[in-house]
Amino acid sequence: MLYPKSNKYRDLYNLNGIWKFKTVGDDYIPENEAHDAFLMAVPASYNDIVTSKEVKDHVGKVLYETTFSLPVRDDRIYHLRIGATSHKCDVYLNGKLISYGINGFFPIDTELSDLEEKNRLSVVIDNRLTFQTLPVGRIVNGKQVINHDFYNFTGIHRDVIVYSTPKKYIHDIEIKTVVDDDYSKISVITDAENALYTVFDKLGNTVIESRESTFSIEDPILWDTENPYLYTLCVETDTDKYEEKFGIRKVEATRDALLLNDKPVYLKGFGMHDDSFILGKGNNAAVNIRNFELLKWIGANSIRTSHYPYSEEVMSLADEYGIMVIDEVPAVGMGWWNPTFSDERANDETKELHKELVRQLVARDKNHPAVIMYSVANEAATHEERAREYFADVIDMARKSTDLPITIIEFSTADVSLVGDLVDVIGINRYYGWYYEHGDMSVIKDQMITEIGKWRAKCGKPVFVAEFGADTIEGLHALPSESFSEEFQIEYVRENCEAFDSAEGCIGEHVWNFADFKTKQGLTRIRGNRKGVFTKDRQPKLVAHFLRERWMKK
Ligand code: GCB
Repeated sequence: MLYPKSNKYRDLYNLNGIWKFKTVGDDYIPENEAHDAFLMAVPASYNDIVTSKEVKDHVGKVLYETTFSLPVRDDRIYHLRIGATSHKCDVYLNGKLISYGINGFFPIDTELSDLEEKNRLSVVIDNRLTFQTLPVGRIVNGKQVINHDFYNFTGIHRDVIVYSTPKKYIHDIEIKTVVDDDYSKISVITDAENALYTVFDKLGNTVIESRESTFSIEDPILWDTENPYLYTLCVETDTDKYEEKFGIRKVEATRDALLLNDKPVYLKGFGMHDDSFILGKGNNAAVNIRNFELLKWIGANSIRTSHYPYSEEVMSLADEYGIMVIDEVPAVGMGWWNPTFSDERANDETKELHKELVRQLVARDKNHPAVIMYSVANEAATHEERAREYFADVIDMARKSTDLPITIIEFSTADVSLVGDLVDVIGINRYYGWYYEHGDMSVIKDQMITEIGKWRAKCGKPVFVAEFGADTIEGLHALPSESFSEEFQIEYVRENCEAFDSAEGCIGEHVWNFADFKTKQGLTRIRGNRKGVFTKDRQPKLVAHFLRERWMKK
């Protein structure tokens, strides 16, 4: 599935803007136009836009609706593309069901065969999470139980686009690159027939033209975090054309290291959240750019898309900025803290969805050089007997889909996890001195080094610390430090970093979190999770300066 772009064979119409919106019952079908709806922005979550508590916290279905007209041409096929709606949804055109979405973080792309002069597009979204959705949640007495630590934002979160293609069009392009000493072999896998393949360098100069789908580039400039060099491939047939940027790079996980272009990399960065004021999870170019500017400013080289795939626009920016991405499927809330893997809970149906989302994630992100690893879950109950078979199948699907390294982010300890040997890199989330022995920083180093050592001894894989952090209220100071103060956050992060520096086989540190983010209400969540190194409005807390100094040198 190709990201919508316009060119001489393809038109593009953006349907973002102000739509109609209302909460609806489970049986709702948009037979007629919703005259009783109110106005809503797209893309955005509705939760932090509305003023009614009832609507904000609504559990169930909501309707989004808009109308549009196009100059329809007979020699074109029209397609609807919705970047993401959270979570499941049904899509109707003029009252007729035309498509559906199975998950809140993936695009829906469908042909529009019955366009009229004026069209009514209705999207009915269901925000409920169960053991058969990802993330996993539960409905108890009509109330949503959220297993994970971020707000269940709902809405049309990414761009809504109608695009046209010729009748005979290119459906997909996969660019595979193999790096050798002084050349790179490029193989293009596509359904395009009799195509001309042209590669352009960054300045638009032609590097190679080929009638074969496999060809070589001599002395390629490799993509890396210092020089995120992107080429452009143009595939052109008699009827269609598509241009895709790509990078040439090699990623490999060994027993001790993660290699980018044969050199070991140390991951410096964050677990992030797609979360900003008013927009919630709505994709926004200004927020995206600010995030990447801050990542570069602080000296980060990588992020994890915790705990779900981010927008395609973010993935393209990661390519441009040279930020490596650990791309995570929305497998979160799979409870290390309570029984999860059973016939009644996370069962075969959940597993099939999980596998399908792994497949779809790789299919969506396969041409992004920034993606260096896929993460199949965050903090699942991997100590449970059934988890082994479950993840063996999920990881098997990942292996069939990609050659990149696979990781799983563990909260279970090395002693009890049953899946560590299945992946290439172990990610661990650890909050010594915060959730355990709160405020006592003297425990951090020992416990952290011991835990990393245990994973190394058990699995013989590189380990990276995917989360560590302390909630911090900006402007709160304490000397000597106390938890929640800015001084505490610096000392906490410093203690952890000293542990990483002396732990053998530790290949990186991702602070939790990049910025403060919204969660469900809770006794330990004062306006959300405050472990951000940046505030929610993207200003640095004091710790950001500490990290900048460390990471610029490292
Ligand atoms: C974790 C979770 C993350 C939470 C974080 C915390 O282990 O992976 O989603 O937000 O802890 O701050 O509690």
